[in-house]
Amino acid sequence: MRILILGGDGYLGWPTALHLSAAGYEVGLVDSFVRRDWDLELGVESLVPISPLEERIATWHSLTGVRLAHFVGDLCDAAFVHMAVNQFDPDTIVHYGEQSSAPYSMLDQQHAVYTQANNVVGTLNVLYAIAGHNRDIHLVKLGTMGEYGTPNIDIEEGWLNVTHKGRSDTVLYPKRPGSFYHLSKVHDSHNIEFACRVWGLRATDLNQGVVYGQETPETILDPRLATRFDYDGVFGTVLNRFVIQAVLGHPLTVYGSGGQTRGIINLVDTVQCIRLAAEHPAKPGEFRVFNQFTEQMSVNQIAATVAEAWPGECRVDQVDNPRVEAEDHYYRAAHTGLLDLGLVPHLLSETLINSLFDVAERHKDRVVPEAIRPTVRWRATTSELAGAP
Ligand code: NAD
Ligand code: USQ
Repeated sequence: MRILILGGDGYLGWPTALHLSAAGYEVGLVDSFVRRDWDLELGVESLVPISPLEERIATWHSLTGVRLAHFVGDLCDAAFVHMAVNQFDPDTIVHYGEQSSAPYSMLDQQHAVYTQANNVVGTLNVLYAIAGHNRDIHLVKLGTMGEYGTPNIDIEEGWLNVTHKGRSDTVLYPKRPGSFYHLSKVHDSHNIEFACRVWGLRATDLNQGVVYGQETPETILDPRLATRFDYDGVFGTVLNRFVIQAVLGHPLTVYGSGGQTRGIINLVDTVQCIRLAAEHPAKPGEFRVFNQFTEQMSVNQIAATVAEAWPGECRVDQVDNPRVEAEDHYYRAAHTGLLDLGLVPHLLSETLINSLFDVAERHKDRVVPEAIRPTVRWRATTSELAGAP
């Protein structure tokens, strides 16, 4: 199988590329390196140093003899996307190549517009490239659990059976997301479902929970294969942030009362899920949805788990919630699709948190302390950046 990974230089795309290459698939990468530009804009860097893509690829080649193909360009450039798809001729496209941060999308009008344009236009270009080149290509698209929001009923995997005034139908699950970023993923889901219906494309939309972790069996083979690890208030995600905060002796920043519950997933399971989805493609015309997480926890539970695992003192603070989100809510989300395909989950354990503490300890001198505090406020239409130059 030939697999093209869009966003292959990112936190998840790079370890996925290595995992699929190690599994024997022919892998190509597409990226514009725009994520590295956002680091410059924000005045922060990945906690773990990351090598340029060329060096990553050369290192993997020297270790395995396998050279990953790569295409440098912007998914919003239609001609570039058509060229990459035609030239690589994939069986599967894994699409990670979007602006991935909710706070970044809520910074101000310009960042909201950028996020939605980048994500929605990029995905439309990918759909047209597949439809134009080979409609049999399986699109595996990264969506997010945040598309659903926190409804007061069980969350299903993408579709909902509804009986209304005596008539029944199966409809796309109603979405009520909590940021312009999460909304961009909802728009993508609708566009992909439509393309499956009109052009007979086959797609798997993976509504993924919050990912944590930094190492996979492939990335630890050489420091030049490391993937990024973000801790700042804009791109850092909750568990990764709490780990580095514990190591720095910074109070863990629980937003609000901390009852927000989210699906979470270990990085090693993310790459496993992508492989399973690729190995078991959706049928022609099918818009298939899986909820990609392995356990659900409240922010308070995540903070308590990190604080208990940390051998030193660790304070947990409830800070003013910069977001607008329910802090006390019902949450029960189905997630059996990937388990049925053979996913064997690696749940959050003390061993894993300890290895993450080690990663954070090794690089803690690179932290920009001002970047830890959350500065993007949902209620404002413009927020200041903490560490920006
Ligand atoms: P990331 O920002 O590290 O990676 C995204 C990559 O896509 C970057 O390398 C970036 O340069 C590239 N990219 C963005 N826009 C592009 C464009 N127009 N053209 C070419 N390349 C472009 O993010 P990540 O954490 O690896 O997330 C990958 C995907 O998974 C995203 O779609 C994100 O929304 C989704 N996701 C992430 C998480 C998580 O916790 N990290 C959870 C659920 C879903
Ligand atoms: N939170 C805290 N303290 C922090 C950071 C976050 O309490 O220091 C809380 C937030 O308020 C939120 C929850 O933790 O309730 C998750 O926040 P997050 O920043 O870890 O995750 P989120 O903004 O939802 O986005 C991340 C990824 C995104 C992905 C999403 C999956 O950046 O790409 O889509 O997780 S999900 O949350 O399921 O939508």
